[in-house]
This record gives sequence, C-alpha cells and structure tokens, in this order.
Amino acid sequence: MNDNELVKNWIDNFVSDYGKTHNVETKWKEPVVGVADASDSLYKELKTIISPMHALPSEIVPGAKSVIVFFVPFAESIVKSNIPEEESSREWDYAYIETNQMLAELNTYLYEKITVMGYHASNLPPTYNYDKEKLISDWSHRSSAYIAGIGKFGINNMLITERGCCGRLSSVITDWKLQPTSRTDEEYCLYKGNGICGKCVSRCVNNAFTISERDVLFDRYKCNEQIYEKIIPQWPIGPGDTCGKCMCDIPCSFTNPRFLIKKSSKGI
Ligand code: B12
Ligand code: SF4
Ligand code: SF4
Repeated sequence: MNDNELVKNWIDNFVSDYGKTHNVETKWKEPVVGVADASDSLYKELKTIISPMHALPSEIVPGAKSVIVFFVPFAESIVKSNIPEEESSREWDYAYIETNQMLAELNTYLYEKITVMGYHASNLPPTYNYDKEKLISDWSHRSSAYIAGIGKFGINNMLITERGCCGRLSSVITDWKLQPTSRTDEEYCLYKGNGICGKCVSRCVNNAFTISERDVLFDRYKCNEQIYEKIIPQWPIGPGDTCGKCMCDIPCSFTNPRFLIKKSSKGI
C-alpha cells in the first residue's frame, strides 16, 4: 500500500466506523479523497480570487508539501428529505451538525496519525472559520478540493465530485510529501459545460442568484439572510442554521451530471 492509499484507508475507515461508536443518525457514503500539491501556483491565485488574507498552505504549516482533501457524501434519504418546503428538513439539519462534528474529529485523528510519524499537520475546523461580516474564510476547503482535482464548481458554488455535491468536506495541510492527484479540464456543471440546466438557480428560496447573459452572480448576503435571519430550529443536538435547497433535487446532487448526459443521448 502506498502513502496515498494509506491515507484514503484511514479516512474511509474513520467515516464507516463513526456510526458504530457514536450516537448519530446521519449516514454517509464512501468519501472522495484527493491530494493537492501545497506549492501549486493556484494557491497564490486565491489571494486575488478570494481575498489577500486567504492563506497559502505554508502560512499555516511551514514547509507544507501536501493538502489532503476529503468530501463525505450524505446518504440519499437525507437529501430527498430536504427537497420540499422552504425551511431545511430536520434530517438535513442533523446531517449538518453531525457531519461538522465528525469532520472535526476526523481532522484531529489525521493530525495525530501524521504527527506521530514525525511530520507536521494542520487541525482546522470544517466550518465557522470565516469573517462574519465579509462571509469569507481565510482557508477555503473547497478551493483545495478543486486544486486536488476531486471536483469542479457548479454555478451554485458547490464543489461537484464524482459522487455529486450533497455532502461536506474538509482538508488537512501537512509537510508529508504525498502524490498529488490530477485535475481534469472538463467542466462537470451542465450550465458551465453545455449552457443548459440552471436548476440550482431556480431552486434557491431567497433569490441569491442572478443570471446576467451567461454569467451567474451570487449574493452571499441574501443566502446568509435565509440561513441566519429566518427560522432557526433549536434541535436537541444544536441549532439548524442551514438551507441547502440549491443542492437538492438537481442533476449534480449525487453524481457528476456529465455522466447522465453521456448515458442518454436525449440529455436530461
Ligand atoms: C462562509 C461560508 C458560507 C457563507 C458564504 C457562502 C459563499 N458561497 O461564499 C454562507 C453562510 C452564506 C454559507 C452558505 C452555505 N454554505 Co457555506 N461555507 C462557508 C465557509 C466557512 C467559507 C467559504 C468562503 O470562504 N467563501 C468565499 C468564497 C470566495 O470561497 P469558496 O466559496 O470557498 O470557494 C469559491 C472560490 O474558490 C471560487 N473560485 C472562483 N474561481 C476559482 C478559481 C480557482 C482556481 C479556484 C481554486 C477557486 C475559484 O469558487 C468557489 C465557489 O464559489 C465554508 C467552509 C470553508 N472554510 O471552506 C463553508 C462551505 C463552503 N459551505 C458549505 C455549504 C454546504 C453551505 C450551504 C449549502 C449551507 C448548508 N449547509 O445548508 C450554503 C450554500 C451557499 C451557496 N450556494 O454558496 C460547504 C460546501 C460543500 C460543497 N459541496 O461545496 C462548505 C465547504 C462547508 C463544508 N465544510 O463542507 N456558507
Ligand atoms: S444544477 Fe445544473 S446548472 Fe446547477 S450546478 Fe448542477 S449541473 Fe450546474
Ligand atoms: S443555501 Fe438556500 S438561500 Fe443559499 S443559495 Fe442555496 S437555496 Fe439559496
């Protein structure tokens, strides 16, 4: 087993065993795992694309060589529960809270596995690590996932992987040299690739997207308003500060939608 396979095994086993040792109702599918080269030139571009404050991997872990990224897809029943109504479903809220906790523990587990080998590693939270006024983080997990090639962005901003976009992701920066995974030039989003679909935009419950010619503009404050300034159910395990309607009941919820087009000559 090479080092990349070892890391993939750690992540797969952690996720599949989590439900056996923790009192959670969320079910996850097999994670999609990749590795970005910490010196990839795209990291420098994020200082312009996202913000000058967006960190380079080496600003978090000096001498960083690799960024391990992992996307953990939700079971389909969770996604289906979040299709009707304006408010997010109880199952979606639980999946959000329980997955954030699971990913935080997975990050710590990987940190411990890596540092015991004599390397250094980050232990960043999967979310809530952002400027509450600008709504921008100094470490974008999904940008690393893009750089590692495990997905491409949809017009709804979601990272679409081979197992779709309905799930959550995280990343660990390390000075351990792993083999970077490759990126494809092909777009996964049907709108970006073929100029068709756009279903995610019409699914939005607070008009956060505007289509202007072929460009899609996103108002993150409208999205934030839906999540934080409307109903926030208080569940026994925590607040349901979620929405996610724009990622449920769409062609890229569970798969790379280009596969659907390739399977059917009539399209979808
Ligand atoms: C701040 C934040 C929010 C804010 C702002 C959202 C936004 N889109 O900017 C609010 C509170 C509104 C929000 C809402 C939601 N969020 Co949020 N959020 C974050 C957080 C903490 C930081 C994101 C950030 O900095 N955004 C600013 C933009 C500029 O960066 P970015 O979105 O990460 O990446 C963009 C750029 O890199 C850009 N880009 C453009 N050109 C290029 C070129 C290159 C080369 C590269 C690399 C990138 C790039 O494209 C990316 C997508 O737009 C991340 C966790 C994290 N630390 O990464 C979660 C995260 C992005 N959220 C997530 C989710 C699921 C949601 C919600 C669905 C809520 C929910 N759970 O029900 C909604 C969806 C909103 C939407 N349609 O975008 C997931 C996304 C999963 C996925 N499959 O992509 C994340 C990754 C959390 C996680 N750990 O899984 N969120
Ligand atoms: S729903 Fe359609 S347009 Fe929206 S991200 Fe998915 S494939 Fe692209
Ligand atoms: S999370 Fe909700 S409010 Fe935000 S863009 Fe998606 S559907 Fe719209």
